[in-house]
Amino acid sequence: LRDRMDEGSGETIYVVGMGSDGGDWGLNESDMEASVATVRSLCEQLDADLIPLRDRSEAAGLVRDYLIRRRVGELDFLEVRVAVVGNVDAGKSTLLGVLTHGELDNGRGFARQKLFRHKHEMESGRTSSVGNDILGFDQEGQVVNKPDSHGGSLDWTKICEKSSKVITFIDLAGHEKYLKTTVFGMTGHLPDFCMLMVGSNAGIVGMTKEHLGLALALNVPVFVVVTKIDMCPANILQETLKLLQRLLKSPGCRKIPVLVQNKDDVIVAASNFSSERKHGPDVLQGRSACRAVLMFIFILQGVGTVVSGTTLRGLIRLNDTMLLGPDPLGSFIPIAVKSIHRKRMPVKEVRGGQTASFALKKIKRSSIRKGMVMVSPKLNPQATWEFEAEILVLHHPTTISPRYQAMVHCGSIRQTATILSMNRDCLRTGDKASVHFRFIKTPEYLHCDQRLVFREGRTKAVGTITKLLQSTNNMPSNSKPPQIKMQSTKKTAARKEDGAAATGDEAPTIAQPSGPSTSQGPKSGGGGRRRGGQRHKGKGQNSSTNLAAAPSSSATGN
Ligand SMILES: Nc1nc2c(ncn2[C@@H]2O[C@H](COP(=O)(O)OP(=O)(O)OP(=O)(O)O)[C@@H](O)[C@H]2O)c(=O)[nH]1
Ligand SMILES: [Mg+2]
Repeated sequence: LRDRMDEGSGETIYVVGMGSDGGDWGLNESDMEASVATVRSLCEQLDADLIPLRDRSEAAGLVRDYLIRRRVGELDFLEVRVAVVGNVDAGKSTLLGVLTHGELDNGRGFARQKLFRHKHEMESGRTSSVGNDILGFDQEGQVVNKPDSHGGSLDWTKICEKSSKVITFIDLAGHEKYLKTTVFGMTGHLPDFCMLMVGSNAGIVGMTKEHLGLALALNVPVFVVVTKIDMCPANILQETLKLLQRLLKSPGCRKIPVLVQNKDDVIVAASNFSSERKHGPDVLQGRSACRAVLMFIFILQGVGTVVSGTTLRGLIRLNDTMLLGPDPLGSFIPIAVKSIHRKRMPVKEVRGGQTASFALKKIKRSSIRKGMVMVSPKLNPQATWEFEAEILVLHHPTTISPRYQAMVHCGSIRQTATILSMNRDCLRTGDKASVHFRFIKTPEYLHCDQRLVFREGRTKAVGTITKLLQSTNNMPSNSKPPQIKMQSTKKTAARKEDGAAATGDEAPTIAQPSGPSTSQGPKSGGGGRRRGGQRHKGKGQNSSTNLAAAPSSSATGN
């Protein structure tokens, strides 16, 4: 049982009354009671909760399904991240609004309002950034979130205090023009699962296949939700379901679709659906592991510099010294962790698989950019300019040859890279090759076996990093004087960071406990100005501050 819980990141579905001897399923009442008592005492020994899921009768009697979930401590909870994708207007924000706020939608965009973070989103009804909302479950498996009569936003602290498991939904944009942000949401936020939404009326249109392809390429398990069945004629719904099944069975996907329509289906599907991404035993045995890798960093003013990200492995504690980098010269600087917030709550430590915000001591905003990592000094991290990857071209109108440039998305990294060489003359749609890439602006922290997406406009390739290469050339390939670039991109960069990256997750409460997130725009502008000021004051600081500022601005403003 312990192994099974480890495998399922602290959870497993346990069936009582299932015949292991090949006989009929089911137990009579007294046997059932005795078996359940045994399971219950096992759970006590393992410090786990036993949550009944369903009863059914089989040939030889009763069968019961239980969810067994490890207790991770008063103030702790299991964490699962679900990225929500699908074409524009599929109803993503609406479903999340309903799930997390407990109030039904009116069909005209009522429920989604609570998720919007920008004025223009309110006006257009379109999600343009990466949104976060949480759904908590208590020890009995009941939803913790309560409808709020005042229409205010969720009280994350309250939800997390009562929960033994929290699902974070990452609400992404369906419109094609926000695709870059959506890809970032799917790579940088490290979702455990992907929820693909399809409007039954509209069918499989627009970005649906694009998002599905990305999720598959990134190895994130996908489940599909068909919405708006209340307003869809039966024949069109059937047509959509048929097309969907055909798509999932197609050679590109190779999945066996299971239709989930009631609670029984949910339990069957859940027992067969797991994510390798769910961070295994490490999540629970953090103390023994000393390696801590953090990805996806963004910047906020207020209490100094705050970065947010997901701990991949190990344990990060308050006042730990970590290495942050790489900077444009490829080095990592030591930093101290001043405070840690998890789901807007102060905590003393975070472990592998958990998302958190960290306030850092004595670090300038300008020396941080998205894509950097925070790692334990024991890892002795190295920055990489060039790497080799096995890639598969999913789509390209003509042929790709050396010197071609496109955006590489890899974890929280988002940077243009050039193809230096490859083991074929050119690449067309459907081709596979081993390709040698080089980042154009700064070196990054990579490791082998990481999945990446290489895209530009409609061109898309996916792949896996196979080799990190040493490079003697440590200059960006488009090195213009840094000052000029800094001025021209400063403002847009600051704004973009807020729009695309500063998600509604933990950070806003740290920076400004009550302020709405939209007010960060001008503040960041202030940060930009201050950065300018630092340039004069901080002469002694060394020139890398300037260098750091320039490429980071353009990296995000790009
Ligand atoms: N009748 C009905 N309307 C729905 C349903 N789900 C969503 N809607 C409506 O559909 C509209 C679009 O929903 P959104 O939640 O904004 O769609 P979205 O997928 O978040 O769109 P983007 O963020 O732009 O990608 C809203 O007006 C909702 O009220 C549903 O199940 N039934
Ligand atoms: Mg939306």
